[in-house]
Amino acid sequence: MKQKLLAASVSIIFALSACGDAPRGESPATPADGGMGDHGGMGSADTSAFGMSAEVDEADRTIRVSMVDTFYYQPAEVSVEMGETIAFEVTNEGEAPHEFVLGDGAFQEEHETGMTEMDGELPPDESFALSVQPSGTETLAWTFSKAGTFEYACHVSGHYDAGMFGRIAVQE
Ligand SMILES: [Cu+2]
Repeated sequence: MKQKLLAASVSIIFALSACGDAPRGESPATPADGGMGDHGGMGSADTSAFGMSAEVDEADRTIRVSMVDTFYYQPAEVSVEMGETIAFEVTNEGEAPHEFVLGDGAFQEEHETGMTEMDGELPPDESFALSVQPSGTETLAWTFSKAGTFEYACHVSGHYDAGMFGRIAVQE
């Protein structure tokens, strides 16, 4: 009995820490103040150039994105308004794991290099990224605070080079 309780509280703690990276406002790790310290190893977690993490249930709308093993996203391009909060509901239709990493071009290049160094392991605490197992669906919410063209991309080894990225046009 005692052991069961212990196991339950351990999984609660795990669940809390797994989804605890997206606190808004009260967080010491918002993009605006850097938040770099929490992301040891990557050194590339300053997302303020392309927006900020948000709560899924506060999104203005949901965009469903699917990923396939032939290295593309459906849709391959989305259009959002500056200031909009989008929930991306990302489904992996393939048989390989895929990722959905938000960023501008420079950020994607940097992340691609980082992923190669990290042997393709996506850190679990990155609020701008999802790692989706085959047949899985994961959701992240993002507020696009800057106009411009950004990307969602997969950094599983070789996928980005094979063209696995989509475009996000953020209109002013
Ligand atoms: Cu992929």
